[in-house]
Amino acid sequence: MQLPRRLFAALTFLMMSPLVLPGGGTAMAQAPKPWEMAMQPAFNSIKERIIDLHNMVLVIITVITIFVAGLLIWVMYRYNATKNPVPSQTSHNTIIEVAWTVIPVLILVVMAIPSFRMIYYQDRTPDPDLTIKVTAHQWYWEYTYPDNGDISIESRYIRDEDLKPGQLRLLDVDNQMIIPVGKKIRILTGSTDVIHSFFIPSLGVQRYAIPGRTIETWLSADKPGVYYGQCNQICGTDHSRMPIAIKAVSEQDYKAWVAQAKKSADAGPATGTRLAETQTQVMAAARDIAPQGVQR
Ligand SMILES: [Cu+2]
Repeated sequence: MQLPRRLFAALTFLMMSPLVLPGGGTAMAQAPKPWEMAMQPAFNSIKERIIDLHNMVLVIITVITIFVAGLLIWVMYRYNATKNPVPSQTSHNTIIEVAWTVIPVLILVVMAIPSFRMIYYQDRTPDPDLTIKVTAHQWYWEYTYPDNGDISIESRYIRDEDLKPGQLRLLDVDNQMIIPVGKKIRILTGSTDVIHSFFIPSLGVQRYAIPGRTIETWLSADKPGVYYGQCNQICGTDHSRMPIAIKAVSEQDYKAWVAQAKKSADAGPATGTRLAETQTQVMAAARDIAPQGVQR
């Protein structure tokens, strides 16, 4: 009785998910989806390479697992106490010992070559179109654009009660990181307190954000849309409340956004969105303290 009911619930959920998630609408959004079995689809060359590497390693480990399991089953069947009452006294076999050392080494080399290639591919981009500094804080992200007059935006999660229809819980943010579509973006991560991690699955990016260090990587988005990620390094109480939302827009829209952001930055730090953010923070802090009666 349980199984058909569960299956039915799963199917209903799958059918409804395009209505709940923005991925089914006009705006493209890359977020985790219910019952997703594989990795999120790729939206740049980094993620395509990650998926290829994953598929290659998956084939190798599957073959090894089947081979070892087959050997175990055969030994249990052929050499059990009933079938083989007098066990062999053999303790060394040079050929087998050399083989079971050399073959794993070769397998590791076959896996290491594309892995190292992948690491170096992600490590640097020789000719970035834009640099964005990503600073992690407990518990929000700050994005600085040194190529665009050092504009700086703070990005926070949206509380359940403030979610608008279509917004994703613990994934949507007040201020998204805006990037031009198709461009190479150099990312420099850092942190002001503890170790965080900047992780956007569909763009194949994961970099620690470590206090006192700057770590480089790069990303690009092949299509306009919103790409969701999260801090995936346990960083304290609100670790689950520091999502990442990157919006890839056309070159013109990007320029318009930069002009707008510069204008609001010129208006002073205590006005406009910044004032609203400060108020939200104060209210959020008050709400957090109230139920427990304990100050964090
Ligand atoms: Cu974090």
